[in-house]
Amino acid sequence: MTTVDTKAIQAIDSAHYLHPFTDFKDLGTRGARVMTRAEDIYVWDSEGKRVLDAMSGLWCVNAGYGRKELAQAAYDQMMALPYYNSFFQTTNVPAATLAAKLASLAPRVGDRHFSHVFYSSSGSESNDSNVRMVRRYWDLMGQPQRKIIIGRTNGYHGSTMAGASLGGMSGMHAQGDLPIPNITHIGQPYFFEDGRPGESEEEFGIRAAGWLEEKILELGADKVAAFIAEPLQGAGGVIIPPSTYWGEIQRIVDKYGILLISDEVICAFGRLGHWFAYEKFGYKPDLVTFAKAVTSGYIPLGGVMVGNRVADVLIEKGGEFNHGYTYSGHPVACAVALANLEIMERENLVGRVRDDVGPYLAKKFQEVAAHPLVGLAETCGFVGGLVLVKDKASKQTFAPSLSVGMVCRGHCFGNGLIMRAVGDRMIIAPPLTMTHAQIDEMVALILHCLDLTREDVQARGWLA
Ligand code: PXG
Repeated sequence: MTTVDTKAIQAIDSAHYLHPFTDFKDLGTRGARVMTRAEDIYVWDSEGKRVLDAMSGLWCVNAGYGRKELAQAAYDQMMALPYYNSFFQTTNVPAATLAAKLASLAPRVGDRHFSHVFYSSSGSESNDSNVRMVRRYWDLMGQPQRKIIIGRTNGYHGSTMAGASLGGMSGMHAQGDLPIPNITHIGQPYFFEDGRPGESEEEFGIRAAGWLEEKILELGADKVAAFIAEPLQGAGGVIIPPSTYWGEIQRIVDKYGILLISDEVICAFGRLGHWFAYEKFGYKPDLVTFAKAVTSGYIPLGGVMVGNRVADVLIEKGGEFNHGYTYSGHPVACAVALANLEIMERENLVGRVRDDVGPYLAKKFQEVAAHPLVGLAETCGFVGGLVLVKDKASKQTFAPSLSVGMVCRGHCFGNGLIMRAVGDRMIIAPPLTMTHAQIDEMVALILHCLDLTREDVQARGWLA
């Protein structure tokens, strides 16, 4: 293994590389951590320190690190046909084969089925494609006034102009005059924060879904084109909706005939124990966004599963669709995706999340829920979230200005665990390959880091 001169890399990094979602100046003063290699569920930095990656990179390395088959698939495809476009009535073997494979994995629900795929290279681009397809659909349906897409506050749909607009991150909207016109938002279904005294979680789920109906009526039903949502909110902090939420959302979109977009960039490919998460929550989307784990993050690929309601219209009535990317259907990315899906099927990674390691993680998380610094800890499939609180009994939270989540993240990073902080919610989304022993190891590390965080905030005088 080649050794890396950490200081030298940090110096050129801060001199030349503007990182995503980063305070450039601040990073320049401290120097980025340099990651150099990875295997299984661990990554190593340039100082040789090993870290358990409980975030699967950025929610994507579902099949774990070090998969030689994926490297081999990329190599073989690069030697055969490294690139060719899908414009001008051409295709390539991996792109066509993968489209058929994805269609076979997406379950039919009610009268919806997903026989067609539109490719991009990321989740953000895919959601831009969604906006284009939704608008085209309503134009072709003779209802061009249906322009407005409704998203949710604290939802995340990417970082392009359309993606950031569909998402409901106020910090993103504040930079760049977003959202763009004809995109608006309703509240998220976050019971811990917004449940009323005496209200059950199920009652809250119905009330939160009702905000969609209120918004539709406020805007005028004939103006609304689509509703976009993540099955559960990932980047927003693993916000798991109440069990009643999605059924009520489905009732509302059906009532007003609006399209439903399920953004499954995080939730698809086994993350929640299903190939696609709409199946878990039992709703019927018209468009399904995917990216990340379709290749386990080994190479960029994204796309949209286009349900029959939209596909039939675009195909039968649409003529040429004036939208696409240089890398739509990239042969190398599609070959890697095919190899990745083969691994997932062979090792039953989806089924084991549903039936084995998912329930095991849920059981182990009860130990996390019992920790004195934790006000709520929950999992869904192979994601987990916990809330750091000042007072366990009353569930009183810390002042946001204290950034207790960042204090906790610092202790994790320093102690060989990658866990993300979203405000004071700490979240995990580990590789789906984890063994029970590795889950034990991860939970022990989480508990240790929570202990260190508690001692730290106590010493600062921040506990109740
Ligand atoms: N939709 C969802 C639901 C996502 O989670 C995107 C779209 C955009 O995908 P691309 O490939 O364009 O990044 C995402 C991406 C975080 C974090 O901090 C999450 C994402 C991206 C970056 C950071 O949790 N999710």
